Amino acid sequence: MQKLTTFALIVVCLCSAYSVDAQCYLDRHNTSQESHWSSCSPSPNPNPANNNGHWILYEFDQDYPLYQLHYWNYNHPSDLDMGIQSVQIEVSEDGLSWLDMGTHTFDQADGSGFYEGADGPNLGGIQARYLLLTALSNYGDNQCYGLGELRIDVEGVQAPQLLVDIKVKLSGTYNPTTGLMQDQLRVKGLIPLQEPYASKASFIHTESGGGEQVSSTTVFDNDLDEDDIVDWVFVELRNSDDPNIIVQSKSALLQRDGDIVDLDGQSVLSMQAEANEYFISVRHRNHLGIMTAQEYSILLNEVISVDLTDNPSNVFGNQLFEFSDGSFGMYGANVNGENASIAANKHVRMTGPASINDFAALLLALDGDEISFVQDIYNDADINMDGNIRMTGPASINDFARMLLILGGDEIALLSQNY
Ligand SMILES: [Ca+2]
Ligand SMILES: [Ca+2]
Ligand SMILES: [Ca+2]
Ligand SMILES: [Ca+2]
Repeated sequence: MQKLTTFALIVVCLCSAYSVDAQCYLDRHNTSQESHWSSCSPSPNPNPANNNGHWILYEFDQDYPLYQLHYWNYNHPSDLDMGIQSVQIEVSEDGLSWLDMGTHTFDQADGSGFYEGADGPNLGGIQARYLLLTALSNYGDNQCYGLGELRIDVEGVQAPQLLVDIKVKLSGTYNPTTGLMQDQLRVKGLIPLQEPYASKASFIHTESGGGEQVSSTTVFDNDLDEDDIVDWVFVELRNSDDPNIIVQSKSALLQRDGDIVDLDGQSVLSMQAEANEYFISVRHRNHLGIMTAQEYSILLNEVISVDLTDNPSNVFGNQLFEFSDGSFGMYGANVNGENASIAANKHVRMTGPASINDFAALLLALDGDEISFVQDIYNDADINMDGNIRMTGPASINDFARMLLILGGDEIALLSQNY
């Protein structure tokens, strides 16, 4: 059986686009014994479930998602049979509880100065702070086990983020006199902590989008009134060649002055995506969605500003409502709208069968009783987003009046989502 000689740790090399050790760029491993790890004696394995043996434990400074392994086996020309052949790979977050990533075979090194190693298994992004290699066999009768080097691709601690500073207005709740959207949903504590879109049929999150949430309603309340939060919106980055392809989505927060911000209620919105050209779309649960007329070239660490409130030609199909102050906003009153899977509801209209008629949907929310009202509710039938549903009273509190306003006073008008 094996007898004790040496045990030495080799330096693990964590490679990624974001954290690169210079050693990672050298794809060759030399043949010197000193630059290899070797063990000629079994010792107690860090995982007590394993027998005494030959093992290497890597401890990182924190958890990393571990992906592709690349190894250089023992490359001293006269001791190539020390190279590890069969190896058990285990990972752990705490060094106590171990997850078995299987038994793998490492190829023997070639003993040359040009040896470039070989790819080992891909661990698929498993989160771990500890990586344990336990050698089960080597390439001969050699009592010693050896390895040259191990490289581990890790996902960046932070995936690439694009910063998009988008401005929109919602016609349901914009007040041209103040130049701000109303925030009664916030004042009444009705804005949900968790984004509302994941549960809606026509909002399909893409990639890392979905499930966004804030820890407390205090996030909705900023120092400046104009920065207080109106509601959740749904933002998409779309492929510049085919805008039907959604590359990334994210639920974000809308301030009263139109700024779409990140989940702290203040910061520029970050979208997890690679630098590229994108169309940007903004959608809201009871407004017609809009998309930029042009694609934007978005670079990493560079804020791109997209103001969709001052010129309708910035929006695909010129699809914006003009306010009395000359600014522009997304068409509201889509009561049955984005919260539905049928495309016919992506209009705002007071005509047609009940299934596609937003007026009918408003009436339904009041159980068909035009003079009743519902208070303190977060609901798509609340067209002016004041937390109540009602079809009576002065225009400032009357959802029907707001619907008629958005339709330009024309009951048979038909507004369409154009993309
Ligand atoms: Ca405030
Ligand atoms: Ca603001
Ligand atoms: Ca509709
Ligand atoms: Ca209302």
